[in-house]
Amino acid sequence: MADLEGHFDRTIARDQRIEPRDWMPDGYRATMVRQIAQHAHSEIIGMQPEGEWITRAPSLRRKAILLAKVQDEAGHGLYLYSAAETLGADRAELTDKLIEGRQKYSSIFNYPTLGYADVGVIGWLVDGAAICNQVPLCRSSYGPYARAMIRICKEESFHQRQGYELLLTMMKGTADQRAMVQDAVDRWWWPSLMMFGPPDDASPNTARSMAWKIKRHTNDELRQRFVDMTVPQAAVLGVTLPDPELRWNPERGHHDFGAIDWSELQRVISGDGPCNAERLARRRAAHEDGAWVREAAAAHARKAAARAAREPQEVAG
Ligand code: BYC
Repeated sequence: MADLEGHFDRTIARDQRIEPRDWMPDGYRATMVRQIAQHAHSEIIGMQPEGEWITRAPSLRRKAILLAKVQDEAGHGLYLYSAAETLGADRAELTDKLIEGRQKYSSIFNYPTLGYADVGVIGWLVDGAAICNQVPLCRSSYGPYARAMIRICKEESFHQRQGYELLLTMMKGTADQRAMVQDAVDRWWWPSLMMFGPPDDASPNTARSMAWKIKRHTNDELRQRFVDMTVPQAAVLGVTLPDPELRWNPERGHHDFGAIDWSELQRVISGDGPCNAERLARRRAAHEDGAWVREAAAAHARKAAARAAREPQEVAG
C-alpha cells in the first residue's frame, strides 16, 4: 500500500499522468468523478440556452454555425462522461444525479438568453471564460481528462471566435443592434466572472486539487486572467463592461474590478437561479423521451451478442 501511494505521489511530483489502471487515493478518484461529472453536465445543460435560438437564427449561415456549436457541446459532454467512466463511474447514474438535482452543473447556464446578441455574448464571454479555465486543465494530472480537454479547448476556441465575430458584426450594424449587444454584455458579465467558482478563501476544494495537480491555478487567478484578457477585447468591440471600478492597476500589473455578489452565486448553485427549474425539467423530459432509444440500443446489443455467441457453434456444427 505504501508502495502504491509512493508511486502515485511520485507520478504527480514528476508531472506525469495518472491513468485509469493506476492506483489512486479514494479522495483523488472522488474529486475527479465530481469535477468531470459536473463539467459533463455543464456541457449538456449548456446546449439549452443557445439551442433555443437555432430556429430563430437570422440567416442560414448563423443557423449552421449555431447548430455546429451546440452539437460540439453534446460531443464535449460525451467525451467527459466517457472520461468519468474510466474512473468506474456509471453514466446512467451520473445522469440520474443530474436530473434529480443531486449533482451540480455550471451556474452560468441558469440565466436566460433574451435576444440573439446573447448567442454572441455567450460565445465571447462564457466560452472565453471556459477557455481560460480549461486550457490549464489540458495539463491536469488525470490522463483521460487532460486528453479530452485538448480537443474540447480547440473547439471552445472556435466557439469564442464565432461569438466575437457575431458581436463585431452587430456592433457595425444599427443603433438597436449595438444596444442589444450592450444589454447582453450587461447581463452576462457578472455571471461570467462567477463561473470561476467562489473566491479562493471560500473554495473548499482548491488546495487539495492544486496539490494533486488536478487544478493548475486557483479560482481567483483564473478570474483575474479572464478580466485582463477581456478588457481590451471589449474596447475593440466598443462595449462598456458594467463595472465602474474596473481599471488598470499598474502596480499589480492587472485590472482591479468591483466586488462580486457571492450571494447570487450561492443562490444559483443551490437551485434558485432564474432558469434552474426550467433547465432541469427540459433535461429530464429529454431523458424520458429518449428512453426508447436506449432500450432499442440495449436490445440490439443483446441480440448481437447472442448471435455472436451462437455463430462459432453453428460453424463448428
Ligand atoms: N457553478 O471548491 P470549489 C462550458 C461548486 S461548460 C456551479 O472552488 P472546485 C460551456 C463546486 O463544484 C463550463 N457550481 O470547487 C458549455 C463545488 O461543489 P461541490 C463548465 C460551482 O471544483 C456549453 C463548490 O461549488 N466548466 O464551458 O475546486 C456552452 C465549491 O467550489 C461553480 C467546468 O466544469 C459554478 N460556477 O472548482 C458554452 C470546468 N463554481 O464541492 C460553454 C471544470 C464552483 O459541492 N471545473 N462550484 O461538489 C472546474 O474547473 C472546477 O470544478 C471549478 C470549481 C473551477 C468550476
